[in-house]
Amino acid sequence: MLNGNLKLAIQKSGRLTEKSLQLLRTCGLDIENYSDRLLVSSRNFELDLLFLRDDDIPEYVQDGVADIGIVGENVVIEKEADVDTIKKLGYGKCTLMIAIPEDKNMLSLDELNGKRVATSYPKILANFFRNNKIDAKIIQISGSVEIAPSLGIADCICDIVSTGNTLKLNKLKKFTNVFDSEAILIGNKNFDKDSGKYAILKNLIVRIESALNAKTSKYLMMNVPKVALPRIREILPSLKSPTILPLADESMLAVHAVIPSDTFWDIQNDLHEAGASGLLLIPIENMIL
Ligand code: PRT
Ligand code: ZN
Repeated sequence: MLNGNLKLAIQKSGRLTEKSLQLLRTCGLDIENYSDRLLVSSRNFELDLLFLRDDDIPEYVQDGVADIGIVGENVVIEKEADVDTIKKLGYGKCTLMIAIPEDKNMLSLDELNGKRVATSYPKILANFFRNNKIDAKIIQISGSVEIAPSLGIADCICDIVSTGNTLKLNKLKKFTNVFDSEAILIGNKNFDKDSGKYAILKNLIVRIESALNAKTSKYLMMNVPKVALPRIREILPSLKSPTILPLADESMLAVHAVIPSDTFWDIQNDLHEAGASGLLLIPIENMIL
């Protein structure tokens, strides 16, 4: 479709699909239910979505079939795609790691020498072996890597782990991390910075940054005695200076602050002890810093 719209490739059906669509919707993009279509246009933004297998996304972006794409960093590195990394997106987090049978013990990386390691990520693994001067045999397998040791075709595996349940189910345990990954936004390297599409991309990036900032922050509101304000300010891990408002009771103030979401449960006790009351924690949908 040569309509001047920015073309974004995302995974058609898999672990990154729903979160990628959710991110775009938080960015204010109206995207219809795509069902089985390969290409969908946003109703209110100059963007076409291409739904592809994740393995194909780096190459499509490299070749300019899509202008940008959302895909796991593990796939981009494994495919050795020549693309720009525009932004880490904070979801789809996982670790490519080497795992060994539960009943085996290996203490140092040296012990990998001479071992057979099954993986779907032969290039990342070969690079890891090179960097660590390990001479091991890489057995390339396209799926169900975790059963390779029990089938006797490998001594250990190198695979993506997120919760660790698959390792446990297959009586394997973590040996060492190889690569930490998450979903990233990638872009074609030859983007014409004077083009209309580039302006659309810049606009989209501002929206994505706003959505990501908002996801990691919350809006905290509370009432505090005026005399406790200095102590409350010490406790608050506020992103910016808090907003302080007078209350009808002149000995009290209302304090509003944007805080990193994961800090609330660490500080709420200290806030209480310092005299804060009526704590309200509110989600933020978008935040432009
Ligand atoms: O069909 P298509 O080729 O598009 O999809 P796919 O099957 O190749 O990929 P998909 O949907 O499984 O994963 C897409 C991306 O999600 C990956 O490239 C990673 O960047 C990321 N991701 C995050 C994961 C996981 N978590 C994950 N747990 N990818 C795969 N897994 C698998 C892993 O291979 C293993 O089989 O889940 C199992 C381990 O999970 P735990 O939770 O038991 O540890
Ligand atoms: Zn795939």
